[in-house]
Amino acid sequence: MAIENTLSIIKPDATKRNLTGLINAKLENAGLKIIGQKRIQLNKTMAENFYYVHKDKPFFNDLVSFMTSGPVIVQVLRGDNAIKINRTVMGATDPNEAEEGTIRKEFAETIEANSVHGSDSLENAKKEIAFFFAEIEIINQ
Ligand code: IDP
Ligand code: MG
Repeated sequence: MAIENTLSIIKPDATKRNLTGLINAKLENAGLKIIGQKRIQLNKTMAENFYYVHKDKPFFNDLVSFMTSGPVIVQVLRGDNAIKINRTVMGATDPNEAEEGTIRKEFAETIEANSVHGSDSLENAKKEIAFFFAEIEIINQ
């Protein structure tokens, strides 16, 4: 295993319900360290660019509307095997399929408003972190 950085987003459904602290506790309890974090408002162009891989999906326009419907917290998480560990603590995309104890099982409202995003590969983690963070904002410890 290797120490990795991954991008996490606490989505508008969760910031709206003031769940940042509870979600951060789940991340930290899973062994992930929050080494970068900021609360921002995405605009349409940013959300479209971030989710470009999904541009042909039927849910793309709704997803962009949802992601711009309120503030998000963008975060860099660091730890051994961080990408996989974060995906595990997040739970399945659809909260109805998410395991007990996962963030999405506990907090997600729907398959769309599912409280968190997490990078799914090392390559995407690097791209997604660079999308939101300057190098000076990330302290690797
Ligand atoms: P992931 O977030 O678990 O990696 P992806 O398939 O990459 O899931 O989808 C990105 C986001 O798009 C999801 O987190 C969710 O917000 C939304 N989404 C995915 N599938 C659907 C769907 O079938 N209906 C509505 N929204 C969806
Ligand atoms: Mg994904």
